[in-house]
Amino acid sequence: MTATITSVEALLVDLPTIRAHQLAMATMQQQTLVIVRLRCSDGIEGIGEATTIGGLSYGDESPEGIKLTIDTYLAPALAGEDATNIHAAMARLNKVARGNRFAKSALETALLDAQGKRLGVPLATLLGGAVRTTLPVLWTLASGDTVKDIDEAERLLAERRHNTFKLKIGRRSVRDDVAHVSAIKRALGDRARVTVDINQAWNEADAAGGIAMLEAAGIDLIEQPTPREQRTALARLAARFVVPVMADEAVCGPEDAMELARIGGADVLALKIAKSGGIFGMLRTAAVGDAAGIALYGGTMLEGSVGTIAAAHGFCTLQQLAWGTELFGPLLLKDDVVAQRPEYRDFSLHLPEGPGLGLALDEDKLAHYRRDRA
Ligand code: MUC
Ligand code: MG
Repeated sequence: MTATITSVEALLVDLPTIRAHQLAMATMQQQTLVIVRLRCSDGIEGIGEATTIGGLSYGDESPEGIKLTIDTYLAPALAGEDATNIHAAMARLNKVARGNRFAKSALETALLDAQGKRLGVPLATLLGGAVRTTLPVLWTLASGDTVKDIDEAERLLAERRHNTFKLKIGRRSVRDDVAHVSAIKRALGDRARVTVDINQAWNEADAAGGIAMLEAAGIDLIEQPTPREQRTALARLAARFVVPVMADEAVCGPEDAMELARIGGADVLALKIAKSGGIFGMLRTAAVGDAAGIALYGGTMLEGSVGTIAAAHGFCTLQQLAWGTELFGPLLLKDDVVAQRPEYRDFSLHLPEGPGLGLALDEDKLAHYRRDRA
């Protein structure tokens, strides 16, 4: 079976969110997706997505920069290449561009989607097969208001949509954040797990004091309390407390996972396809964590349906995924650019069954939300 890559298009898509989403480094009022369309000589099109949070405030690739990188460097490098050999295509991209993992992840997804459609199999099957077809999904409470957050959690528990809630903190003083988190945990009690993500906002001393109070309040997991470069601080915190400490920004690829494993830097690794440069990079990262006995968690960059379902296919192939996932991105968006949005029920995301990602773009919605619409 032969097919070459004929064109690659990267589109900026601005979508409204259901409410403001407050994180330590940014407040999101909308979300921008970079949607990739990769067309092949056999008429098959693969789609992919690269999405980040708050422009450049979360990572070092912005939506506009991702589009520029794809248009100027990565798309020309793929033109005329074999569309059926994903490893060879990715090796070519790694030769023409260092880093730029988010952009590469979107292209790898599009290649895998196209190949799945070509062979008539779901993306997870291409990866060796799914060991589960549903993934537990938590919800992030980040309205910025304690009472609103409790109401939101109660509603989602009653709907059986989520029973684990992650709170984004690190914006206010440690004392105020702990009061906010403790009030939510008290209101929900044993009916829900509560985790926190500090997004690197604390120094080690703040973290030591903050985590002690959060542990006493019954919080289940502490995500990336300190700056990503300060791995030994993370290791000291992981050793000091019983409540597990999770690395997110500190772990991108397998090399990071190896170093964290070596120094005891994390009890849990947050895996994300974007920061690992694609699904295969995420799987390599997971393999290192698994070999080191570190628990795994399926993270998100708050992607829309395309990026979320791409990650879901990857996470469904992992033997160990002890902390479930946070693949709720599509639920934070008022609207999306796919014909059928992913299915969430019974506290889980259900993997679509069609070939490739199992998704189709909605051309009218895409035309409506693309930034360069006429
Ligand atoms: C992050 O840092 O984990 C995931 C959920 C959420 O609300 O923000 C993200 C990013
Ligand atoms: Mg995080």
